[in-house]
Amino acid sequence: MKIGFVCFPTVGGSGILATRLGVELSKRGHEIHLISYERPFAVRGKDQENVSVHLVSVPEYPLFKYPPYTVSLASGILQVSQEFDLDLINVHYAIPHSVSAFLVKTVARVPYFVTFHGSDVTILGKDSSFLPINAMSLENADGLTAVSEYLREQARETLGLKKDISVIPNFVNSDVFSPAEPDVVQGRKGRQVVIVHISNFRPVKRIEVLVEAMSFVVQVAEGTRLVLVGEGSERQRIELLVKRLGLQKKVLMTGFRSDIPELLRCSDVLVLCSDIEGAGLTLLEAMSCGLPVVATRVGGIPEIVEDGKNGFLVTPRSPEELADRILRLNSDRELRLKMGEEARRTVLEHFTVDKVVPMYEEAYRRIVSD
Ligand code: GMT
Repeated sequence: MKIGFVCFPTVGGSGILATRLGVELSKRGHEIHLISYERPFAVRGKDQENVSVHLVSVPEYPLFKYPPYTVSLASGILQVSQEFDLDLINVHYAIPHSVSAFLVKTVARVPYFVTFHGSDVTILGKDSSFLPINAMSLENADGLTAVSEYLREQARETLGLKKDISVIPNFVNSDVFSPAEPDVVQGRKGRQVVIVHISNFRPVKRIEVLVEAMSFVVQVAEGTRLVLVGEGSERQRIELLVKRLGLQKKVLMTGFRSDIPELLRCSDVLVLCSDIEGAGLTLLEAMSCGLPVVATRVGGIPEIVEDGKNGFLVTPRSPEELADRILRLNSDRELRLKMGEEARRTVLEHFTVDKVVPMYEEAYRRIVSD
């Protein structure tokens, strides 16, 4: 099939997932066209066979306080679909991509498929400045899918959609996100525990709760270290909090990193303490590397993390509870390793390329053969 992918090019999970899916489909012989305003992060510096990138630009003009990206994107999708005779468009993250795809379908009858990822439903979806037109473009889609059961229910409720929504979970390449070698893990015996958090540093991630939890953790386990990976609007606020709590020697902020699998393999536990998550791609990446996780009991996270088995679930915005679970994992190496093995098993059973990519292929085939 010839498939157009529309996504955000940033390090956010929806863009990473879309690009990852495009690359995996291209390995299966499909022709993939990524359409965005920049080269997507996951293919920067890498050329993939059968994957082309098409950039959309919005002209600047003094009248435009808000450049009309939705229109430029629709024109970009239309051009690519006509030039390459696309069978279908899969937009990742509904806003504003599904409205652009709707316009293209109206003009050129190219079918489109929408993947909901998270805040396109839970935060932005219900905003009245988007809702009516966004919902109309979703009802007119040829297929809708969400990355978790939770998100599917939210999409039905908050967007009032009548159309069927299927669930296709996120996935990782379990060969790339693989555990550290056993002798490396063995060699770490007695080493201080490294907690890692990876995100785009948005307010919804509640990184301050993790930093506050760290101030409790180091009172008991002084050697514990926290590595915060990522960049975003919260970075400065978090830096100030780290200083205010006197944690400068305990917390390392790395900024963006492109060597996430290696970073995970050097760490012991991943923490994700967001207020809400559609699914939490970073959890799958860490679990695939054999790390137990501590995450908030919100959104689609409980569909990935089983409390007490492959990690711990905690109440959002509770630094005390978070610290307690981190300390449990810190003090018990056997528990950490056992939960890490379970975490890897969870990924291998449900969230690998081989389990998930065929679900997308099947969904596309149904639309194209109609
Ligand atoms: O929804 C967002 O905030 C943006 C989006 C992104 O681009 O980072 O993240 C969502 O999609 C990811 C991939 O499916 C999920 O892993 C994240 O849980 C989800 N984020 C939220 O729901 C906050």
